[in-house]
Amino acid sequence: DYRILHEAALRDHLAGLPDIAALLGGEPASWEITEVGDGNLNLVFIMKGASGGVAVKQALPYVRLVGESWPLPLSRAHYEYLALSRQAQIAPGLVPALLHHNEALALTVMELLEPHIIMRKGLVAGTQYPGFVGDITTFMARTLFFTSDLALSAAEKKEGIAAFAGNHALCKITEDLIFTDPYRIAEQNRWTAPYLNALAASLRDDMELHVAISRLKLKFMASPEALLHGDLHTGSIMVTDHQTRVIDPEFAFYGPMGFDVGAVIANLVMAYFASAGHERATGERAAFEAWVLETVEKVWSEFARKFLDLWRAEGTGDAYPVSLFAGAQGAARLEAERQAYLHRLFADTVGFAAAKTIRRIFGLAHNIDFELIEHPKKRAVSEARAVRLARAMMVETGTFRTIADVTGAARKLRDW
Ligand code: SR1
Ligand code: MG
Repeated sequence: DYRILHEAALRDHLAGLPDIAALLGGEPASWEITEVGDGNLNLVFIMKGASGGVAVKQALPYVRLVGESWPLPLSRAHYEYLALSRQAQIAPGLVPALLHHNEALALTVMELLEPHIIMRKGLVAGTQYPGFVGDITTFMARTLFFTSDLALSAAEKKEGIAAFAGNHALCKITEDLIFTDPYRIAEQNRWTAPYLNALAASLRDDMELHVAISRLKLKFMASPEALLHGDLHTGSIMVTDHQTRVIDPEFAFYGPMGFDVGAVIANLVMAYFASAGHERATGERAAFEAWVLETVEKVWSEFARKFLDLWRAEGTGDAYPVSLFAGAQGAARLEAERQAYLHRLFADTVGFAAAKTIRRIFGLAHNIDFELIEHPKKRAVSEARAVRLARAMMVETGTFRTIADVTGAARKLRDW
């Protein structure tokens, strides 16, 4: 029964849902509908009535960015709904409230987030978000920890993996667009030509980079550590000064934790390098860039602290059975092991952050951080700095031992 619900049909559909009609208030004919989707895949509407508003998301049977020539399963709406439901339980208050889901129409009605804006837009405007670090690190620590073997029984964990296993078409987009295409000739690749032509060619010849990205791809495909958001860039986060909501988990699946953490860090680092290309008063620019790098550091350190605290307090999953770590000696050994786990997770985060950066500069889907730098030469300068850092992070991952090594290297490249 799937059909695309344009304005009138959507109004009729919502009018037939008593709770939502009551929330909107007034006559359905008076409801204001605006299509606001600026993502790559779906339709998104805001519907406002006399007493309230809702956001409505409907999956299209194809990739919106490309068109009907690229079909994409509607089932992604199901996985998004499932992920949002799970995230709402584990990280309450950090995702939009779900109001209605229609599986056949691949349509979900959610709480309207107002006055929140897409974080990426705020970053392009040079806005700082004081509540962001606290919220995003709670979201990541809780969603990753509580869906992992550190918190779950083996049976619960495997049921979780099975519930999301069908979302492979969305994983395939990531496998191709992030881990493969930017490193080869691919029809959909694009970059800021002619300035980045040589850099694009050098990526295609860089065998060490090809090994590094292939290791990351394998990790992405074959490490079901936890339920990931799967596309946790700053376009999937809505913010006010003091509130954060994570949206759009349609790429959700069980994968390596560093993929989500790396996505947040990469998108902040790109905002940092893009800042040089945007109009800002000098003092404001310096303050914004300092805040971004401080945020990168805190995202990792606060995430790691919260994740470890959860493990210490609630590590009752089937991995690391408590009975094997009895007494003071066992407790000390387990604590050392937790530190080692976080050390490995940090290395994954650094590698995935690099992959997330390179795809936005040479692949199909770019971001407005760079795209809105009008002058191509200026844009290319910011992009080249980000690529230089990303290449080092991917190929020489082990030399980045702490998050300060990442921000320190970014600072050095700021005026390169
Ligand atoms: C064809 S989809 C391109 C990108 O949009 C989404 O936001 C994901 O990042 C995906 O890779
Ligand atoms: Mg999205």
